Amino acid sequence: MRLELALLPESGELVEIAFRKARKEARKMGKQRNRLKKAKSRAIKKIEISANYFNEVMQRPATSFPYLKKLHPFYKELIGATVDLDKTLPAIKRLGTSGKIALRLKRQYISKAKGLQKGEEGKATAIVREFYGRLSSIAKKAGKAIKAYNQTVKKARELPNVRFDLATAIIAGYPNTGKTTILGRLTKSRAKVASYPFTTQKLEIGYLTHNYDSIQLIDTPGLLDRPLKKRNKVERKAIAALRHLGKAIVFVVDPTERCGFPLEKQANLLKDIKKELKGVKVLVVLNKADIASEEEINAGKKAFLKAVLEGQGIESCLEEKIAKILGK
Ligand SMILES: Nc1nc2c(ncn2[C@@H]2O[C@H](COP(=O)(O)OP(=O)(O)O)[C@@H](O)[C@H]2O)c(=O)[nH]1
Ligand SMILES: [Mg+2]
Repeated sequence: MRLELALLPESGELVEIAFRKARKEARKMGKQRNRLKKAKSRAIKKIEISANYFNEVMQRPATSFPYLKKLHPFYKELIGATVDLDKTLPAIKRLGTSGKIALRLKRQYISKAKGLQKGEEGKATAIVREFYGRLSSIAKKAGKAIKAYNQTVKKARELPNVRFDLATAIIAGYPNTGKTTILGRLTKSRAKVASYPFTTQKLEIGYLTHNYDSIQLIDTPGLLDRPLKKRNKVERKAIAALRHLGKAIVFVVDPTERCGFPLEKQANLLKDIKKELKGVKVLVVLNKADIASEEEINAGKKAFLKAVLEGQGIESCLEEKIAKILGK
C-alpha cells in the first residue's frame, strides 16, 4: 500500500502556527513572582516551542524521502511526467537544513534571554520578537522548497493504485472498439477506476483469475487510443511509464469499422504503440465478431495476423491467450 504523504504548511502559515503554539505554551506556565525570572522563562519557552515545532515540520519530508526514492519505476515515471523528482529530493534536503538552522538560532537566542540582568525584563519581549523575525525569514527562504515538495506530494497522492505483484496486460485500441466491454466480460465485475496524477485520464483496472493465478488487466482510456503524434508531452511520458507496468498489450480491433476508424488506421495505431513500448508482447483481438461479416473478418485477419476472434456470445479463448502471453 502507498504511504499517505502529508502536505507541509506554506511558509507564512507555518510560522503563524509556530507562534500560536509558543504563545499557548507560555500562557500555561505557572505563576512566577520574580519579574526577571518570569520574563526570562516565558521568552525561553516561546523560543523553544516555536523553533522545535518549525524544525519538526521541516524534517517531515525527509521521513518520506525513502518512500519517494524507492517508488516503483512506473510511479516514478508517472510523477515525473508533471513534477521534476530530481528537484524534489534537493528540496527535501534544503528543508531539513532550514530546520537545523532554526535549532541553532534557538540556542543562540535562549542564551541571550538567559543573560538578561535585573532591570532588563523589558528586553525579553524584544529578544523573542527578534527571534520570530529570524524564524520568519528562514521560513520565507524555504518557501520555494516547500512548494516544490508539496507539488510532489499532491502528485504522489493521485497515483493510481495498481498492483505490481501480478502479471499485467494493458488494453489498447481506438475508442468504441469494445475495450471496456471486453474488460467487463473477462473480469466479470465493474472495473475499478484509478485516477492519474494529471489531466482527466483514468485507468480502468480489472482482475481475472486463471488457474488460481490473478491477472491484472488495465484499460487506459485517453492514452493508448489515438496516434502518438496527437499526444502532448505529458501524455507521452505517461505512456512511457506504462512500459514498467505491463508485459503485454491486448490490442482491440473493430473489424466492422463501426467504431468509426478504418482498419488501416487501427493497424497504424498498433504500429505506433509497438514503437513506443518496445519489447512488449501483443495480442490482437478482432472484436465484434458476432456482428462482423465474413468479409470484414477476413480483412481483419489479413491486417492483423494471428488475431483472436472475440464478440458477444462467441465462445472465445481470450482469457487463455492472455494468460499465455503473460507466461501463465
Ligand atoms: N455487437 C457487439 N458490440 C460490441 C462488442 N463489444 C463492444 N460492443 C459495443 O461497442 C460499443 C463500444 O464499446 P466500449 O466497450 O465502450 O468500447 P471502448 O471505447 O473501446 O471501451 C458499445 O456500444 C458496445 O456495446 C461486441 O463484441 N459485439
Ligand atoms: Mg472504454
